[in-house]
Amino acid sequence: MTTQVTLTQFIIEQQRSMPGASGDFTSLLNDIVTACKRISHMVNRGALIGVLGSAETENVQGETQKKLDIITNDIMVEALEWTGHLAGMASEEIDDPIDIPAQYPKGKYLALFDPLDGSSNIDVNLTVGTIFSILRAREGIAASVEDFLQKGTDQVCAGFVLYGPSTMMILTTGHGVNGFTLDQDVGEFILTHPDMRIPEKTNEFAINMSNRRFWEEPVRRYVDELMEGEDGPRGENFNMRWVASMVAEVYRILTRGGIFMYPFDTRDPSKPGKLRLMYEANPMGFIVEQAGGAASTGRERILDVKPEDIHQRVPVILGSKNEVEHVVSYHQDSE
Ligand code: AHM
Ligand code: MG
Repeated sequence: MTTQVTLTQFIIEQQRSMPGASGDFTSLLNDIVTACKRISHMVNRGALIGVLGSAETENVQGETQKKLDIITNDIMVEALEWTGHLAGMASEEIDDPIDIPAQYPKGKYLALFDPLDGSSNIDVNLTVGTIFSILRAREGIAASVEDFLQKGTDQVCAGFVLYGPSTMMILTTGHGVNGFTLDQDVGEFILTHPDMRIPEKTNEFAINMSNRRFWEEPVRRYVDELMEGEDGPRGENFNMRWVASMVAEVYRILTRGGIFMYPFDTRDPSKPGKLRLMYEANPMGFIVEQAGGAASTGRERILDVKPEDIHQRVPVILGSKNEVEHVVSYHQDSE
């Protein structure tokens, strides 16, 4: 029988290799894992426990919330607020940073999350996920908004959980990317995808084509060339996918390569892109880079963007390095 490595064991072993590590981080990650197992259970039970459908409320982004957006946010907050590892939290679903209640100690990390990414897919039973990013905080002090506004390069850890045919957690602490599958019978995440690497060569792209008329010229040029296939300048055919769950697209790219784009578009000048920097683009950008890929806004490396707002949006172009560089070069050509 082969020995199975659990996520907890994997993290503890990583921590042992870091002199001076206190165990706080391992413990924080375990709390996130517990929350995600709860979310997995809720998502899986779905209509049986009446959690599908709209909550008929709006979040800070002006998006109508699903019941599960609110439930999963509460699960994350309840699992993390009391632990003493965090000085604050930020969530896609809550306008302001979430304070740690006064009765609990303030820790040395900040957690930022999208509790249920791709939630438009929940009622049609497609893959959704939880995305999280961990930053350092000023230990022992309640975090201010400014404390959260750190670049993606400052992330201590980033991960996402996929609630699909299997529940999986994909994780980086800056030493490569590892994938774990939840063994529902024993309730443990098991290392199943060690050292994930994004294949450099790809013939697959993901973009919401219905927005084409709103894109800028460089993205239009790039996608049009892919669509021309072997008759066009690329001289080969490309295939397209769009799940409308970033977690599912990024997982596909980690396993078989590809490029994902939610680029700048002209629909609403106040929203330079749809995806949010701090709890979507940054953690995904960190993971993709750690797996040998690239992540850019088209004009700048995502991890180098200096955040001005917790809910700031950015254009996102990520995946196989050569293709991302191709799109970036078209942005440079147009400037
Ligand atoms: P959400 O966090 O509200 O679910 O929105 C983010 C999702 C991404 O997962 C996905 O890539 C994108 O929105 C899909 O958007 P669209 O419906 O415009 O194609
Ligand atoms: Mg999201």
